[in-house]
Amino acid sequence: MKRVKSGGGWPAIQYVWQKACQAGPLRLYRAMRSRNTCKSCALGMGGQKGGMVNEAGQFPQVCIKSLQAMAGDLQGAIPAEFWSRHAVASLQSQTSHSLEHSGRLVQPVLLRPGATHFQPVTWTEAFDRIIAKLRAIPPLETFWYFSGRSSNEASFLLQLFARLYGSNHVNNVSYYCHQASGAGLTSVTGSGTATLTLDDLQHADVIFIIGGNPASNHPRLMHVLMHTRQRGGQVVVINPVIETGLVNFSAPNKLRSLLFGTEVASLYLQPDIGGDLALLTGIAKRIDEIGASDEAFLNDHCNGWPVLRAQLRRLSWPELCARSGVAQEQIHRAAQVYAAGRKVVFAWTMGITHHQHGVENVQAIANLALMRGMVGRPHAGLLPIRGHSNVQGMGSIGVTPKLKDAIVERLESQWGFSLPTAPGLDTLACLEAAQNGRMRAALCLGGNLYGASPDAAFTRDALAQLDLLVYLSTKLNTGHVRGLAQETLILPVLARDEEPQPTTQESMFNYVRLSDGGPARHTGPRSEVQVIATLAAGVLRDAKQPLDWQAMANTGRIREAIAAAIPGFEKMATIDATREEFHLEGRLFRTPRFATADGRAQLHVHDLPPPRGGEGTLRLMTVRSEGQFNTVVYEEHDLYRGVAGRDVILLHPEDMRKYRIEANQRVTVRSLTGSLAGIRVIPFESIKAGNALMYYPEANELVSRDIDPQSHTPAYKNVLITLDLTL
Ligand SMILES: Nc1nc2c(c(=O)[nH]1)N[C@H]1C(S)=C(S)[C@@H](COP(=O)(O)OP(=O)(O)OC[C@H]3O[C@@H](n4cnc5c(=O)[nH]c(N)nc54)[C@H](O)[C@@H]3O)O[C@H]1N2
Ligand SMILES: Nc1nc2c(c(=O)[nH]1)N[C@H]1C(S)=C(S)[C@@H](COP(=O)(O)OP(=O)(O)OC[C@H]3O[C@@H](n4cnc5c(=O)[nH]c(N)nc54)[C@H](O)[C@@H]3O)O[C@H]1N2
Ligand SMILES: [Mo]
Repeated sequence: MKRVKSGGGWPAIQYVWQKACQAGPLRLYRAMRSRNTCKSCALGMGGQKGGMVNEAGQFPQVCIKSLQAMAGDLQGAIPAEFWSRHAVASLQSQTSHSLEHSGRLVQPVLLRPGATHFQPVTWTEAFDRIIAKLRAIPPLETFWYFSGRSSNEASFLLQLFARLYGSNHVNNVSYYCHQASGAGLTSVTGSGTATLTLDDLQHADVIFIIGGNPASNHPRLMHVLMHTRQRGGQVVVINPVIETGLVNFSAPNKLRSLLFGTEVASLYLQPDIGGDLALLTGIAKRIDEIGASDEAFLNDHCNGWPVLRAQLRRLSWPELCARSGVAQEQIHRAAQVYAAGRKVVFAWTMGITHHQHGVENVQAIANLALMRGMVGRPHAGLLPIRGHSNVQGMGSIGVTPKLKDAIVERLESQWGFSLPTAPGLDTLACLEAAQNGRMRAALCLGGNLYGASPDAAFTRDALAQLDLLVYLSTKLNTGHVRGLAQETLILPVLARDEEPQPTTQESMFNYVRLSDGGPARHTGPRSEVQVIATLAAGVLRDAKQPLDWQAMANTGRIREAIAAAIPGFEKMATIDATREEFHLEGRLFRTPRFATADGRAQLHVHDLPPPRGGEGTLRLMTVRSEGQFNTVVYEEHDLYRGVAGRDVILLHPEDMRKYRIEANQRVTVRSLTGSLAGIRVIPFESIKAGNALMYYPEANELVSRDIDPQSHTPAYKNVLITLDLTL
């Protein structure tokens, strides 16, 4: 497949047209303009400012990913006969693409033990089965997984239900995503989220984009990057892959850019996979060498500078270059660009967090930013580029195994609840407990736990040990048919723009937005809060801690509870009346006064991770293609990398020569965890030699359960593999 030379541009325009034709142009436009938060990434669009409007009030903000998500929800219903026509075994061999395009889930369906087919059941039967099961088993043998797509209200209600029932095994997808950012940032500033707003980002003069592919995954960020360049600013990219859209992007709404493209990166550094810690430390060393550090800031507002400085001076250039895979001259250039910047933002994504040293990576980014006083002032700061549209909100309102002390205190003192004290487990630990027979039931609020988890064979086995697995979902995915328990139930729910009541979401800029909801598109699916409230009322019907669960199905009531229980969310109490969206207090640092005990930021010193791999091995990253949203694959080809099909591995031609592999040859890819046979080798000049690329979620057969000890995040981006050519 031919590779495009630029991101965006005509193919994007063509794609918009195609989606518009599929869903009906007017219908799609109306849906996109409704006052609901965008369902795609966490960059933040929609809400009370209106659809296709960003947080800074700018319109029109068109993103083909949001159209993709919307067109998926505008699909027709899965017909009742679908379930008798397709045995589970045949659904298991369907692709993610064909499951997604089966249509909207509109009836609860049940797969009984030993059955060959899912069977539609009534809502009453579905509720009765779940309630009876949950009442019969010990609460500590249940876990509750939340994808980052649902509202603050549904998430708050479900975590409260789980805890009053007796389980702290409550976790959101962040353990597979940005947990390292939360943990890393908290250890530096005392707050686990971005330190700046969209407006700050739009005024930066240097932006670092580390370990992310925003052209595919956060397309609206591309406009900010292009404007930065047009204003004379600089964009520094750190990525083992030269991503097309980060080199050149065509803004479809600017004629000149559409015709000729706009240069994005002013400097592109290509480390080895996992080489960031050494690279970032190298840039910091150079900043010190050229005397570009802000000594007054470091002394007045940070702890740990003398120790860090000593470490930077001790580390040798040959070691830093060898460990990072980047030449000294390139590291010097990056430091030069940074030293010349006045308003510098450091942004990062999964290339930084999906490592066994993910938290250390984030701390090293923060060290670098603090060295020149770039945190605690306007138009500069630290920006984890989040994934799901409400993944950050879920963390804020308590979807974590351990609730913050202040939240526990408020829930116990104001409502008289007594919350469980047995520690909750993270996502992977819940699956491991399931495999060991220590979990009996699980409930997933959205997402695809099977597809998202590392070590797919293990995950299948772990889920199969459960007596009951319940999914609340909008559309069918691979997890529903491959991640099966003894008994599996899928409950169809409404998307946020079909909710009968308003809901809220939080963007990656700590901005809480209000979605109006809208008319239901199908009869059958129910609102998430209604389903949760019904389950809670049934399971806890004779609990000692009475709560009128049916009344809690009112999202306004839930918002009042959130306002009272979660510090920083006080304005939620009046948002229904004021319709005023707001930035959360205590997160944005405009002065160098941080949320730590002594108000100072903490610098961290790290040992460089030992080099991974050796002769005959390659480091493998598992990433998204241009045409997918996580485990949902919309297109089988990857436009920006010029790849057709997903059963592929991308290798540098140098490695192909070394291992004597021809283009398009089929090989078996092996790791210590698993193997995938019949994988086609694609020559890919843009990846740094010694590193390889495959697509997630298919590659999860190979990803080990090795985690970052600090954030418990799997190393999805650094899997050691060998290639077997014998087939
Ligand atoms: N269209 C679309 N949008 C999405 C998503 C989607 O699937 N599709 N997913 C959403 C979610 S939940 C998330 S978390 C984000 C994900 O957004 P990204 O993090 O951009 O997604 P990935 O494809 O995982 O890609 C990571 C990038 O990291 C680079 N990388 C890999 N290993 C390393 C490394 O060791 N160091 C460095 N510096 N870079 C490395 C890869 O080359 C790739 O460019 O996007 C969100 N938005
Ligand atoms: N190897 C590898 N593995 C990875 C990653 C990687 O880069 N490499 N990335 C990781 C990351 S960053 C993430 S975030 C996870 C993603 O993990 P998940 O969030 O678990 O997976 P998704 O594919 O986003 O979930 C898609 C499903 O969500 C449901 N859904 C959509 N909208 C709604 C809604 O409004 N309500 C409800 N109830 N359901 C809805 C639909 O049924 C859809 O099929 O995967 C992780 N796994
Ligand atoms: Mo994510």
